[in-house]
Amino acid sequence: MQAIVLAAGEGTRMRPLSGSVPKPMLPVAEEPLVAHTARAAIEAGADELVLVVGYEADTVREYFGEEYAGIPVKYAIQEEQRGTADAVRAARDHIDGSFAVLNGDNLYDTAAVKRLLSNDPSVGTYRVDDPSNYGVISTEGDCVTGIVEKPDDPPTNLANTGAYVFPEEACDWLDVGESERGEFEITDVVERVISEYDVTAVEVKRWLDVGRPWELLKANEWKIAELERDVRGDVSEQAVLDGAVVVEEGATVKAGVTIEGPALIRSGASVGPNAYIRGTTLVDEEAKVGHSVEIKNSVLSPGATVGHLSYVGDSVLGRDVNFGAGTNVANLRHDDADIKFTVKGSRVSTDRRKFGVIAGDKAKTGINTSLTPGLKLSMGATTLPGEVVTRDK
Ligand code: TTP
Repeated sequence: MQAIVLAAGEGTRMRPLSGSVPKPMLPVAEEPLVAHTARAAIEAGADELVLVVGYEADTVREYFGEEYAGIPVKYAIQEEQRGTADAVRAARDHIDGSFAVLNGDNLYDTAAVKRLLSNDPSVGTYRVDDPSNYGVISTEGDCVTGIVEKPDDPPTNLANTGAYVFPEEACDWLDVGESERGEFEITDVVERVISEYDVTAVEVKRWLDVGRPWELLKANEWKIAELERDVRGDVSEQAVLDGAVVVEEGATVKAGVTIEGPALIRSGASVGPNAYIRGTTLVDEEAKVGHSVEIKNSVLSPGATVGHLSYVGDSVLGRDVNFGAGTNVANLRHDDADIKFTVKGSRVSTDRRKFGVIAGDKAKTGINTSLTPGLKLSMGATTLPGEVVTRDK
């Protein structure tokens, strides 16, 4: 079966991290986000991948090429993001037979995708405490009976996960009308399929919609924790690697370093001497962690550098970010309240007690900068030596 993976979006809520890298290509453990979705589909039995691309399409194409994990890859271009039904419509000419559709910015457990593909047609659901912010699926037994967007009075607590298997006939039903928010929504296609077919509700046991920066952190927490210990790089005899630590070939871990797994140190990265890495941490390609630096539960994108005597916790550093010596990230409030972050101009809760900073590509801090929890440094932002930063820059 073909898997159509929707990856045309920029990810405006993911700014500043999506400033130069489209959201589907942001790092999650050893691969970009969308590659995990693609792999779940392939491991579940998909035999062809159709990637719907648009924003920064070339970055996605370059990564996947014409073949990925042993199956052919095709591309459909969606020039303008006009909705999920419109995205599938862009892929229509490639479709041959029943087809799966997955959101390219969602992580799914592979077993669920397997069940989805073997129950044609089907919709993936995920049990949530408060479904009012999701598309909500109604069921009778295993059969889907309805789908409603963000209802005030949700009929069930089954959220729509954006994972479907449709019959080929659904290709004729993709020309849906425009919704109230001005998009062509796949939920309208789902409604039509429900009315014509018995559609199985498949419960997804683990699911993550990666829309905002702390969800990228969560995605890394999920995928890094699945790695098994594998040490191939140049590791000093005086370093301690504890648990599921992966050090790729071409990475360097110097004397006096302690790494508590799960952690992933990628090729070309350098850690230490005397650094401490813990939590679920990704030190991506060519990133540098200096002398006596502590990194906890964070993502350092390719080329990011954290200078000596610094602390970085629960944070994401974009590409080529440079934290000057003595930069300290605070990741916990005195009142223990959940930390807020500004998404598209509104303050929203991250639902995390521990959350540090999100630094856009090439942001630089002066020495001894202090950063308060939930801060955003935009791409290329700078701070002065000794600056105490309490507002987004
Ligand atoms: P969204 O999360 O709604 O959009 P986005 O990824 O661009 O993020 P933001 O809202 O922060 O700007 O999209 C869900 C998935 O569907 C995601 O994988 C992108 C994809 N998509 C398309 O491919 N084309 C579209 O027109 C839309 C609306 C989404």
